Amino acid sequence: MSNPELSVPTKVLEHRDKLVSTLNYHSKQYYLLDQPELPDAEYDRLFQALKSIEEAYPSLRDDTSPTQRVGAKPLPEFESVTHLVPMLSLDNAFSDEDMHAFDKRIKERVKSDASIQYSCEPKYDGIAVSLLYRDGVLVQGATRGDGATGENITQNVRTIGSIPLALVGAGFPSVLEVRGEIFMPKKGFEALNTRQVAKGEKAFVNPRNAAAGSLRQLDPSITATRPLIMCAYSVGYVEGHLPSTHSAILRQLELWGFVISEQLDVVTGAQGCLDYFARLGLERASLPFDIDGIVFKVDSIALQKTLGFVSRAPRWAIAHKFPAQEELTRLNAVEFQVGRTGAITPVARLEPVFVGGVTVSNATLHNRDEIDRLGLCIGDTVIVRRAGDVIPQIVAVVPNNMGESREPIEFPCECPVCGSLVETLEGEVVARCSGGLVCEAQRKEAIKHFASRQAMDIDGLGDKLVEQFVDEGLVNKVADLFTLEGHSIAGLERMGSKSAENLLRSLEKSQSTTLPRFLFALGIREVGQATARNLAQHFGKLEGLIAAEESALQSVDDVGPIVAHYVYDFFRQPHNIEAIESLKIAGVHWPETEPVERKSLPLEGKTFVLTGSLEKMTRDQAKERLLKKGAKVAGSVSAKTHCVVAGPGAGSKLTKAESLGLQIMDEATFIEFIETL
Ligand code: D41
Repeated sequence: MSNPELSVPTKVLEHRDKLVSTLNYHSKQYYLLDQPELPDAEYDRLFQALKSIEEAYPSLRDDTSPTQRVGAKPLPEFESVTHLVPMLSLDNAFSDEDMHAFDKRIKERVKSDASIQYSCEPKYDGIAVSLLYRDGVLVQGATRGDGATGENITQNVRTIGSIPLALVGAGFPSVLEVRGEIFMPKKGFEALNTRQVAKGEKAFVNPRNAAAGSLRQLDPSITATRPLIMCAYSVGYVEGHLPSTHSAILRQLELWGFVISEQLDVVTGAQGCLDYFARLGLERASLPFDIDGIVFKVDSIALQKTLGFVSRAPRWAIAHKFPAQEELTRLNAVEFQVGRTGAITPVARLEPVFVGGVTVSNATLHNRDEIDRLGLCIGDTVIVRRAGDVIPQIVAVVPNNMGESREPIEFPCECPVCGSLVETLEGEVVARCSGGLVCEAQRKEAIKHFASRQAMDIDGLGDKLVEQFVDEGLVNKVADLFTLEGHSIAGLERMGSKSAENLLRSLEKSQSTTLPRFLFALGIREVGQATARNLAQHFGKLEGLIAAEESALQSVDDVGPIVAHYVYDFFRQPHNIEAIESLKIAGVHWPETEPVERKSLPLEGKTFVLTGSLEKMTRDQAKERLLKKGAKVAGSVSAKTHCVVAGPGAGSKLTKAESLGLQIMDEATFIEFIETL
């Protein structure tokens, strides 16, 4: 430690010492053990706090401070290697203003008012590496380390399929350092964790740590089993010729056999960067890998050279970060909700925290096993994660922040709503209320589901209104909806005669429905929209379906023994048959069709993707028409896609379809196509 000047207040000194020891502990967890206990955002805040203290009191800064250590220390097990050209670090931008300031600095420095072209690519959340090629042959792979020296992981990188062992084509430099990020896609990460847990080994906290752990294996045959990808993002030392823009260099690297970002693009000025940032922000959750921001780089290499760098970060590049997806907060309480099938879901009530762009105060805890797995108690400090539109999750409990006032979570033995026994069936993890439709919570959920848009589509009958109807005793079962009277609806809180009339009209309208919708609305366990449609198509008429044996049900597309059993069982329960009869008497009807053998449908086995906006119909309508003809409709484009229907505004899906050489239709062609089938 440095010799602090007398003028440093004791409080500041104490705070500094606390920060130093906390940061040292967490830096070891993160860099050496690949077992972080804190969200990155929290670590960054502690780091920034220490940096500000050192800026205010420079005498406190010495070589042992965590702020003076950038990146990781090489592990003793790995030989260290010196990069031929140091690997620089990246400055961060957190706001639009930061991005405008970045663009302005560049223009001032090059003394020109002309717009700057920026190359943009996602910031992959992985491990930065440098690969050395001599005469086109991979001779060394190294981690970034502290930027100057890293760990020699040649044997491990050689097992990664997306890294060329020898460059393909011609014209490559005789010596070439290629820099990139090695990451683990989300799907691969989940599969790996499932395997780890099955083997009794610890699950990885997130894909980045799984990637880091995989690269630090002393046995390369373990690395070989890990789903890793390397995406090239720049070059280091080069002996030979390369194109004159960053984006062209990356395209050249792709031709030599590297994977580069599919999202690579070139834009103009700060506004171009911000538009790209907003666009990728929307796509972020649906990308198959984690990204934590966008990296913008001046595209012209000549301009890059003019700009140079300051203290290990280039002036010509910046990482614009997305809002953190993980934050710390406190678990205040756990409540138990009862779902449509009686499933009891523990819900965490949290101290509100800003994460993933919104304020979160609840998180699902899934089931009892999840609470055990996390070792969760009320009062704990937890890491909350919210990615995209996904329901917030509790990822982990922060170990040394477990308060003294920890209170164990009691899972109820009785349903919190109706008091029936809670049971967990053999082989299931979910605990359920055994009350069935006696349970008011289950009844409410069944009615909400029945009324929902994809089911009977009763416009104006929202969740709140269903709860009021049940609470007031006006509706006890779904058929009661159709005998509601205007004056009793209008008498409810926040309802008037106008809204009552509207509701009656939409109830009447919903009575003409389709068999798939009706089946889905019944809420049979495991029967979603797709299964409901398959059942309807197969049997044509409800009577045939009701009478079907389990073996006959299993011959329906996508129906296995479990679903067949649920369907069979559902129609053997007198109260369900009664409910169907009352609905028919109340006026619910649908056109019956002849049973259809799926194989005879014209688009059987074909997969379509819809993208962009359509003008003559909604995407849902287009999807419905495709499904009716036997096609599958997927959300993302792959080599397995047969055709992409693209409307105006279509983005990356269309680009991908073009690069894969898939059939592409505009709306007019699609309509003609589907109508002539
Ligand atoms: O995807 C990334 N994580 C990424 C990292 C990227 N797309 N580009 C990067 N570019 C650079 C410079 C501008 C210095 C060539 C980077 C990084 N650096 C980087 N990764 C780790 C430290 C710096």
